[in-house]
Formats: sequence, C-alpha cells, structure tokens
Amino acid sequence: MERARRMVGDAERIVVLTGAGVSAESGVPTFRGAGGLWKSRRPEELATPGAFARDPQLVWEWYASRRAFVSDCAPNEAHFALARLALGHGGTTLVTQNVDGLHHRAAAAVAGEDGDPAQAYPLEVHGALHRDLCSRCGRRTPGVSVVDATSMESLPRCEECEGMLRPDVVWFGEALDPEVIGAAFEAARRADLCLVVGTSAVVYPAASVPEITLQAGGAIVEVNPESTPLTSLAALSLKGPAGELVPGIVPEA
Ligand code: BV8
Ligand code: ZN
Repeated sequence: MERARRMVGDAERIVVLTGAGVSAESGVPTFRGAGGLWKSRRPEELATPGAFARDPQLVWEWYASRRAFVSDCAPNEAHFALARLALGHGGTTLVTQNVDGLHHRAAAAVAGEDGDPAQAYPLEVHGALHRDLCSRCGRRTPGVSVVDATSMESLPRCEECEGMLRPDVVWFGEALDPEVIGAAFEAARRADLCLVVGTSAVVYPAASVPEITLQAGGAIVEVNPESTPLTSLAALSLKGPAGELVPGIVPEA
C-alpha cells in the first residue's frame, strides 16, 4: 500500500482505467462475476446490435431494469477517492468502461458547490446507460426514465424523426467513439502511471489503455481481488476491493 501511495504521489501524469469492479461495492453487479442483475442473460448476447434488431423489447427490458437499478445505487469510497485524485492532481485522466454514471455523481459530490466537477468526469469509452440515442437520426437525449418494453408500440421513439431509441452505450461489435477512445489512448501514452481498478481487462480496445502506458515507458498499478491478464505486467497488484484499497493510495486532498 505504501509503495502504491508513493507511486501515485510521485506520478506526473496518471491515467486511471476503471471497470465494473469499481461499482461492485455500490451494489452494481459486475459482468463476469457471479449472479446479480444479469442472471442467465449473457451481456455478449444481449449487448449487440443484432440482439436489438432481432428483439428490441428484450434488449430494452434488460436496459430499463439496469437503468432503474443503477439510479438507486450510490458511488462508493473508490469513486470518491478517484474524484479527489482527479480534482486534486491536475495531470489525472479518468477513463471508465462503465456506463453507470457513478463517477460523474462522485465528481459532483466531491467538487461541491464552488468546485468544477468536470475535471473528474471520466472518458466514458462505452457510453452512458442514462442517455438515449436515436437509432435512425443519431440524436442524443437524456434517458427516458421509465421505459415500457411490454410491446413494440410502447418502446421509446425519437421526438424528431420517430426512429426507435436505444440506450447510448457501445455494444459488442460496435466501434467506440473515436474522439473518446482517442483521448483515452493519448492520456495513456503520456501517463507515467496507469492505475487499473476493477476490470477483468478482457474487453478491447479499452483494455489496451494500460498496455499503451507500459509500452510508452510508464508503470501499471492494479486494484482487483482477482488476478487478470494485467497482473503479470503490473509493477504492483493490490489484491482486494476497490472501496477499501483506493482511498488508501490516493493522496489526501
Ligand atoms: C469493437 C457497454 C470493432 C454495454 C460494453 C468476437 C466477436 C465480436 C467482437 C469481438 C470478438 N472478439 C473480440 C471482440 C472485440 C470485443 C471484445 O473485446 N470482446 C471480448 C468479450 C473478447 N470488443 C468489442 O466488440 C468492442 N468493439 O471491437 O468494435 C469495430 C471496429 C471498427 C468498426 C466496427 C467495429 C466494443 C466493446 C464494448 C462492449 N460494451 N459495455 C453495456 O454495458 O451493456 S463492455 C462491458 O464489459 C462493460 O462496459 C464492462 O465494463 C466491460 C468490461 O468488463 P469489466 O468492466 O472488466 O467487468 P467484468 O465483470 O468483466 O470484471 C469485473 C472485474 O472487477 C473482475 O476482474 C473482478 O475481479 C473485479 N472486482 C469485483 N469486485 C471488485 C472488483 N475489483 C475491485 N473491487 C471490487 N469490489
Ligand atoms: Zn431520430
């Protein structure tokens, strides 16, 4: 822990990559962990354009239940500590694979009335669960809070063009927003430290972020109760839950 705290304190530029594990202690089930919200549904089958084209009701039913579930969850100590790091340490870029919006809520809470939370807003490389995207005209709007997926007619439609709305997330087989992933890769190239929190590091291209930092001469510190493909590449791998470990390695604001 002490060594990790020193590495974070000494780093000029830090890129943080988070995955579903950073939200686990907020009650948001991970993708590949046991049980939870996903029950028997496999994300790789449901989170795809094909599934949406075949059965938009089933896909919306899944996303509507996740949207409702996540809005009742709160950021945990790991989100707050990472927001403090980003607000207090100018050279920090947060990158998240999560779509739950909990980093944004932590940034707003830590920044308070007079602070500017934007510095702690993450690059959301897989989009945002609470935003809708029109599948026809591409218009983005705040997510419809209650989605009625009981019939094709009741699915949410675009006010502009009547096209069918979808959650504004990146599905498997879909390209990431080049601006967003480009900014994440640029931050990874310039970072001398990549702090990886709560990701199984199997989903690409997001999982390339730590590899880019390493190739550019930086170091990786990982926080995860399990080993991952990054563990052998990490200068330090802290085996434990993010909510407990991350506050201890982020300098006090
Ligand atoms: C792309 C949004 C190309 C949706 C997500 C074969 C067929 C098709 C595609 C592919 C293929 N093989 C490879 C691919 C590419 C594919 C991919 O990488 N697949 C993987 C599964 C092999 N990638 C893509 O398809 C990407 N697009 O490649 O496009 C292209 C290019 C140009 C033009 C057209 C196309 C798009 C990927 C994005 C998919 N969308 N999410 C939604 O959320 O519904 S991915 C999804 O997985 C989430 O975003 C999630 O964040 C992400 C990664 O998972 P993790 O975050 O790591 O979560 P996981 O559950 O896996 O792990 C949790 C970790 O936390 C564990 O390690 C656990 O130990 C740890 N943990 C648990 N508790 C704690 C903890 N850690 C700390 N504290 C705790 N308390
Ligand atoms: Zn539209």
